[in-house]
Amino acid sequence: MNVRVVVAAAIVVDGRLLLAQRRRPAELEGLWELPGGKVEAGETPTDALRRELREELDIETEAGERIGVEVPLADGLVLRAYLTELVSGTPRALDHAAIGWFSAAELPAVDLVPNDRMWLPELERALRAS
Ligand code: 9L3
Ligand code: MG
Repeated sequence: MNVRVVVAAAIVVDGRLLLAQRRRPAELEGLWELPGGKVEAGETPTDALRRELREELDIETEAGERIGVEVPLADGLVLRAYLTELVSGTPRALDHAAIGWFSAAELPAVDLVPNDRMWLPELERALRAS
């Protein structure tokens, strides 16, 4: 079976995690996510993450280690997260409704997309370690 991967970035700067607020689809509108998207044909997952973050947020990044579980989505997609370094640029919401930076204390109260909630323990750990 051809499993397609969706990649998402956990970017932490100064003890805060970058999250982006989705515009679509309707059931996810207004919810916050780790930014990213689908791996395209011929791309490695980390290539795809670099491209998605450039397209969505106008930043240059470098994917590091994977964190958390791989989350099964509908339609044979799986979702994975990578700790990701912000190499250059200031994130701007080119595709999202907004972006925000959240501390470990703030994170549990954020309206995350349901899939990304699976990663809360690792995200909080990454924030507290930063
Ligand atoms: N998705 C869930 N959590 C995330 C990301 C980046 C994506 N952190 C889900 C939402 C969509 C699918 O993966 O159903 C593809 O994502 P996109 O291409 O719409 O960003
Ligand atoms: Mg996306």
